[in-house]
Amino acid sequence: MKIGFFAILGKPNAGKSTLLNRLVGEKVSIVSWRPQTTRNKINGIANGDDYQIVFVDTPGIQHGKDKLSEYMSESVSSATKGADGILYVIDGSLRPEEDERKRIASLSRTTSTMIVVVNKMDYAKRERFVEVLASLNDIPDVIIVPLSAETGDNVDELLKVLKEHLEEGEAYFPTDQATDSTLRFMASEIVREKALKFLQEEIPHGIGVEIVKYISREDGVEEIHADIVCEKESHKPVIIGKGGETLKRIATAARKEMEDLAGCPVYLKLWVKVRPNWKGDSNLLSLLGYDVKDLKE
Ligand SMILES: Nc1nc2c(ncn2[C@@H]2O[C@H](COP(=O)(O)OP(=O)(O)OP(=O)(O)O)[C@@H](O)[C@H]2O)c(=O)[nH]1
Ligand SMILES: [Mg+2]
Repeated sequence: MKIGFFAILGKPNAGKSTLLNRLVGEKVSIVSWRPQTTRNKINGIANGDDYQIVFVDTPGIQHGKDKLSEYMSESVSSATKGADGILYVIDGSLRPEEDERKRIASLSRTTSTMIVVVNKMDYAKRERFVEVLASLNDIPDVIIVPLSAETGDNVDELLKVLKEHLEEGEAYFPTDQATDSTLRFMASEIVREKALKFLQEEIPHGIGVEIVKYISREDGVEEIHADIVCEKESHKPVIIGKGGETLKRIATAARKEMEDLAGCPVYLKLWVKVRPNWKGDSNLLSLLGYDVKDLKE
């Protein structure tokens, strides 16, 4: 069997998680139009008859100063360290940036296979897309693949290129598995995704989700209790909404998606808790699933 590990890197909002889900054929990583959606390393597994490719989704490369940002940067470095190659995703609808070109060139010197995916082919203006492609032309040793993660256009070509860069080996994960994330982790991510979707402005970046109870009941229902943790007292009524409406929308959307995922009824109960400065508190970060120690295994 042919196998390989590829880290998916790129700036926030480039479409890394959308691409991961597309390659794997299932939703294993949450997506939103807001930058900095992904906070952890997330494994997605593409299984074929004679190959297994493990993709590691990472948080968008950024430079925050709090402990959560540190955790996110560490996730990017640790994903890169363990990988056989890098898939670097660029948003092809945005003006090319010299800094990013330099980052790609320097990353390509550290890895054996460097593939640059120019994404959002369906959406970018043609001239801009061509400009982005042209800006990458003279970087040595990179393979450039234009595609749309959203529509799936040209993703076959990417898979073809990937398969040419695999090595002989044993499957790393069971071949019917699309991710090694636990249902508990996925449940917290789904709640966060719906909060990103239904909340306005700056609040979404200040929230974390803690699963406080997760039990498989004897009547076949998964019972999940989760806290939406926010940074400010003033955020709490906004998350709850008038007459509890916003929280209800988040809960209903999250529950439906969890039921699809778990294949059984889900009883989901959400609370909102204020924890000022949780992003700077190692203990709270660890409770919310952002523990640097986990990355250093
Ligand atoms: N039109 C279009 N939109 C896309 C495409 N790929 C991703 N998007 C959208 O771009 C936004 C960001 O997508 P994500 O997959 O969350 O991006 P990301 O790189 O994982 O972002 P972070 O996790 O924040 O680093 C979402 O609104 C996606 O629906 C694409 O090929 N075409
Ligand atoms: Mg993401």
